[in-house]
Formats: sequence, C-alpha cells, structure tokens
Amino acid sequence: VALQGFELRVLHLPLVAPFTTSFGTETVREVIVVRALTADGDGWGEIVTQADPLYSSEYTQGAWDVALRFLAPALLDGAVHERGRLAPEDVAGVLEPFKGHRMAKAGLELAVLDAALRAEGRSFAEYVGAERERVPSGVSVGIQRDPAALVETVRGYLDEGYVRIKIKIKPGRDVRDTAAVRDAFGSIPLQVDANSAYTLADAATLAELDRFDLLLIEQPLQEDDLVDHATLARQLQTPVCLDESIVSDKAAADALALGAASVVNIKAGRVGGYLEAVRIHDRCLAAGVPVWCGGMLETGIGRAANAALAALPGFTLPGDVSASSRFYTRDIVTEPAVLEDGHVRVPLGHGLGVEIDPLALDDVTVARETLTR
Ligand code: OSB
Ligand code: MG
Repeated sequence: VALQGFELRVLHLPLVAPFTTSFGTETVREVIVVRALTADGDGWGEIVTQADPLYSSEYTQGAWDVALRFLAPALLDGAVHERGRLAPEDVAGVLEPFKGHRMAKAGLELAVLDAALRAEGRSFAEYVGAERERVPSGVSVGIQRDPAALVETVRGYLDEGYVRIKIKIKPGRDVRDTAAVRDAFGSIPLQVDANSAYTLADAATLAELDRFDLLLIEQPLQEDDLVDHATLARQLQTPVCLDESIVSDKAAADALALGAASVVNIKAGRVGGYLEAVRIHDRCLAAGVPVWCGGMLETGIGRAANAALAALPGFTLPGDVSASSRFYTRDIVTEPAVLEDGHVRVPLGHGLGVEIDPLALDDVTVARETLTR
C-alpha cells in the first residue's frame, strides 16, 4: 500500500460485567485502535494492550508512546518503501530492530494488512488460509464472588450456546470453583486459566485438578518459566497449555522442545501479529500439537481477525472467540460477532470483512493522534 499515515485512538469500552482474573478486575476495556491511512483507502487494526502491565509488560501508554515515537515513524519513513509502497509482509521486518512491544507491532501490522487486502478486494480469511466458514465459540469466565455465583454465570453462557467453558482460577479459588462447575454441569468441555498465579511449590494443589478431566490448564506459572512448566507438566495428568509464555514462534519452538506445553493458546497480539500467529499454527500443526485462538476482549476489529485465524486447520480446540455481547453492549463495528448455534461466523468480505461504525467509535474515543508522512 501507499502508506500516508496512521491515526491512533485510545478507546474506553464499558464492559457488560466486571472481568476478574488472577491479576485484577476490569470494568472498562481500555484499548488502542489503529487506522492506516493509504492512497488506496483505510485499514483498521487493534493494539490489545490493557491499561496496566499485569497480563504482560505492555500497557496502553507504553504502546501509545512506542507506536507514535518509533514504530509508526519507521513504517512511514519513505526510505523503507519501494517507491513509497509498503507490503504488509514487510511490516514485521521494518519493526524488528525495536525490541519487544509485540502488541503494538501487531496492531500496526493488522491495520496495514486490512488496508492492503481491501485494496486488493481479498478477504483476510482467505489470506491467512481459513478453511471453515464458522468456528466453535468458547467463553472465558472471570472469577466470581463465590463458586455458587460462578455456577450461575456459567449456566447463562451454556444456555446461550457456548460450546466450551474456561474458568479463571487463582490460589484459593481453584479446586472448589472447578468442582462446583463440574458437579453442576457434568461432562461439558471445561478448562482453567491461572494467568501465572502459581509456582512449582503449588504442584500438589494443581494435581488435585486432575480428577476433573479438564481439557487443559492454561499458564499456571510465570511467563519465563518454560523449564518449570516442563517440570510441572510431568507431574500433572491435565495437559499444560501456554498463553503468556508463547511470545513468538521461537518461544513456541522452545516450549515444544522442552515439553513445556502440549497445547498452545495463540494470540496474535502477544506474538507480534497475525503472520507470526500463522507461523506458530503451522509449527504446532506439523508437530501434532493442538492450538486454539485466545482473546484479549477484542473489539469487532480484532474479533473478526481472530475468527478468521481460528478457522485454520490446526485450531482443533474451541477458542475464546465469543460473541461481541459477551463483553460489550455496543461494538465499534456495524455487524458485531454473534453466537449462532455455538459458533461465530468468519467474515468473508474484503479485508477484515467488518465496517467501522464511526459514531460508535467517536463515542468511546478518549484520545486521538494522527501521524502522516
Ligand atoms: O489469559 O486468556 C487470557 C483476557 C485478557 C487477558 C488475558 C486473558 C483474557 C481472557 C479473555 O481470558 C479472553 C477473551 O477475549 O474472551
Ligand atoms: Mg490465558
């Protein structure tokens, strides 16, 4: 595309209910949306950082700063383009000298991809290799007031049709919560997510979860605990799945080589973009390791991209690819993702296949900056 500029916005989207994990409670989703301005039209992306660096080291103001100070200027720098044009496949290479900040990079890359694919009249789904028109929809359920409240919340999602339940756990809110859901609903597809809340010293508690026949336990230990995850995996029957630790295709290769993960959660933001996400998918598919698509409470932009990614053949487990209504009353796209028979449709229009609702977007915008060549 003939890139002319980027517009970045910080959004505040109110959540339908507070979302509590082992690292904190969110009531408003603060997120950055990116608009790539090109001579052939605009493209949209999303930087999935949260307000505080609690899930990863990235956070809104850090991503805002690095994107405006270093990343966007590098992409806009005429010197890196061939006659002023930038291919989406070259974005990661241009940004590679800047360490880390993968969520910021992913959001910029997605905006360029969307613009390029729209200009070509091609869908993102086809571009990444989606092989299905709809994907099974799982839901990530936050920690509730007590196990009884958790059961009622889960019941609501099962009634809506979600095909897989993931519950958040933390020390003191693990075995009893999991038992309550298992006892209430029998053999539903169920998994737990610890968001790094444990250490190897908790192995005995985590082994108590073995009796619940869970699909997997997600990220029990710290991001950089690959060796400890491998040690823990040998002590558990429940398959260990990594989320936070898989920051790149290289990290995925290392985790598989060490036996630190028998399942991988793929989040494009965390790994630096959808192209890197596809590489991790390809690697895991070749290694016979199942993957599923994680979520970061995305708006309709990231949700559309996630649905397409989750339609690749290696995504054999239901993802956190839920309907927009699971988090929001009003999305920023005109056709938010809906749950149909436990599935979410893969958008097949040009680019990401969703259109921005400009009024809805303006209503939730709290900061805005434009950078042009
Ligand atoms: O660990 O998967 C996680 C949300 C924010 C940060 C980390 C995680 C999550 C979720 C929600 O579990 C997934 C979703 O978007 O539905
Ligand atoms: Mg997780």
